[in-house]
Amino acid sequence: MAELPDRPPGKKVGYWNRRQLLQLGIAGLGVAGGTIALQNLIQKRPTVARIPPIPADAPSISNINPLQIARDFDYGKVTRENGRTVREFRLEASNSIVQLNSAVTFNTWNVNNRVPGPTLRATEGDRIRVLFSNKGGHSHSLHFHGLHPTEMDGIKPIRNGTAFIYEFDAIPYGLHLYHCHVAPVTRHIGKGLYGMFIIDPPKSRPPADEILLIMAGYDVNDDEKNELYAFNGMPNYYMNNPIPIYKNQLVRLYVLNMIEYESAVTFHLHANFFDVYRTGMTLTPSERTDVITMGVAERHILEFSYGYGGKYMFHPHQDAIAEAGCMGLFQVIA
Ligand SMILES: [Cu+2]
Repeated sequence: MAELPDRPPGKKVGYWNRRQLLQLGIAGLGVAGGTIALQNLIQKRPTVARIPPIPADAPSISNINPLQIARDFDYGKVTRENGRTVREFRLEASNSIVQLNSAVTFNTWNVNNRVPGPTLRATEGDRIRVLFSNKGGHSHSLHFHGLHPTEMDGIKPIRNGTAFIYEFDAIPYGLHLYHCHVAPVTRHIGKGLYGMFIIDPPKSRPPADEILLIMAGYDVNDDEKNELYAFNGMPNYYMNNPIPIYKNQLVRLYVLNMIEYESAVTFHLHANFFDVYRTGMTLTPSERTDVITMGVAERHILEFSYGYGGKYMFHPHQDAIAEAGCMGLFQVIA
């Protein structure tokens, strides 16, 4: 077993950091006063997140339901081996035709018959075992971001009709991803062979309404440019079917940029600011902003809550990309 890496420098923190205390106006209190105030705060701290149900009329389109995908985390089949947790995932490369809008259908290459593939989730130090079977009609592979030996790096093509077992330790904690690494990788990712891979820190993050958003593009006419874009697989879905969240509820967004053919895009949230946990590899935020730039495969955890009800947009601030399908709404329930 590989040894767990050291934590990022300077990130050994308790639940409240100095900045949060300053915001709460208690950092300057005497030790006794500060302790009492902290105890009061800790007692009032919510222990569970309030998460609205998925609207009953949220449609699935070509087997893709982005409202379901947004909060769907696959923890695998859990067993114990030699005193440690093993999480086994069954992933299958396949093809499916997806109706991207009323005029455009697209032949996706995907994992488990959905785009994006399942969001795999583990805790730091678990053993990950991925039973990968390729029924996609082409050679594919699964390349995981994280720490692992070379033979588990997923750059070797797995031929159609064959299988491979990827096995490695879930290290380090953070917001990671997996994708096919067969050349041309841009095409294999652009066709839909990617997903999120979340490794939680050993001591879990505070309760929050956790939502994942993967930005991606579709090159529908093979000109090596994207004509359509989407959050979680389906262009414009969240404009017609906003993601419900509750007012004053901490939301933890897991955001990944998988848009090929563009060097970078931004992610922008309306009428709010979010705390940024870069690559999900810290327990305290590094900045607070309302727009963040992300290169291909870059991903961050963003946290916020809304103080007012209503509908609020999120989208890349490359507005042509937003207007070609990568745009959505949160419905804040007062
Ligand atoms: Cu592939």
